[in-house]
Formats: sequence, C-alpha cells, structure tokens
Amino acid sequence: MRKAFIERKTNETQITAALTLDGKGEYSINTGIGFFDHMLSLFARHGSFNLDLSCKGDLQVDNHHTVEDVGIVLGQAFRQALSDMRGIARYADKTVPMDEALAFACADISGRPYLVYETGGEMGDEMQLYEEFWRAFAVHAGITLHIKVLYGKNAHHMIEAVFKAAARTMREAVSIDPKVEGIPSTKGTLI
Ligand SMILES: [Mn+2]
Repeated sequence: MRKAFIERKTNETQITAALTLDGKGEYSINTGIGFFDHMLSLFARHGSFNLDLSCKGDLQVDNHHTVEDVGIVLGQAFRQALSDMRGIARYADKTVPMDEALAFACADISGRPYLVYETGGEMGDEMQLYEEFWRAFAVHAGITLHIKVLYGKNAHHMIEAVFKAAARTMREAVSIDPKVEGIPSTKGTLI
C-alpha cells in the first residue's frame, strides 16, 4: 500500500496527515476553516485518496498560515507515499467545470517542483490565498503543476473547480500504469 504519515509542528500550525494513494475517497478533515475542509474533502473524494488531516493553526491571525502549511504537509505526504515513483503514469491533465466556472490542471510527477497558476483576470483574495496552497503542495510533493481557471464568476465555484481538476489529475498521474516498467524516466530517476 502506498501510504504516508506526516506530522509538522511550528509556532503557527500543528498538523497531522495520513494519506493512502490507492484509497476509496474516504476522508476526515478538520482545519478550522469550513471552506478549506470542503475543498480538501472533495480533493480526497475525487482523487480517490484516503485522507485524515487535522490542523490547529493561528486563525486569530488569518487563514494564511493554515492554508499554506496544510499545502506543505499534503505535498510531503504525496512525496512520501510515492516513494521512488515506480510504475506511475506520471503525466495527467483534466478540465473540470463547476457551474459557470471551468478549471484546468496538468501535472508531471517529475521531481521538478514548479507551479503555474493562472486565473484569467484579476485575482481576488481567496484565489490568491489558494495559490499559496498549490505552490506549497507542488514544491513539497516535488511535482510540476499547472493550474488555470479558464473562466468563471463565483470565487467558490472557481476554487472548487480547481480542487476537483487537481484531484482528478493527481489521481491519474499517481496511478500505476501497467505499461510502465520501473521508473518512468529516461534519466532513470524521478527523485
Ligand atoms: Mn461547494
């Protein structure tokens, strides 16, 4: 089973996360931010990951540290669960609608941390906050991740479309591809 357990404590946040890549979309999430719990729950559900995650963060400051640090921990959990990346599909992309919003995600489980995040227009505070989440996730998972909101009006829908597109993308990119023998790289390593 490809699993990970991460515990991270700083003066700003205390987080534990248990992740199973080949799961059934079962989750238990508590970050203290209702909307963020909603996003992480649907990420687990649509990614078919099992995810138990709890965070006690300094929400009296604002949501920033909690959202960013959960991104760090979730990224570390993927990195740990993927181990040497043996047999994985590696590349995937998905475009997912949420009512009037449409979001695209594309991932390369590459060992090359990089985030492209484009929201097509002026970015509101929430869109900006979740850019920090995806950057932390991509950097600590060691993946190249491109996210683009093609269009949309409602910020809740736009962010939700991004989380669903990223979930479906990660589900396929980390899946075991029977055509892949060993490490899917001519370099011989993805670490
Ligand atoms: Mn919703």
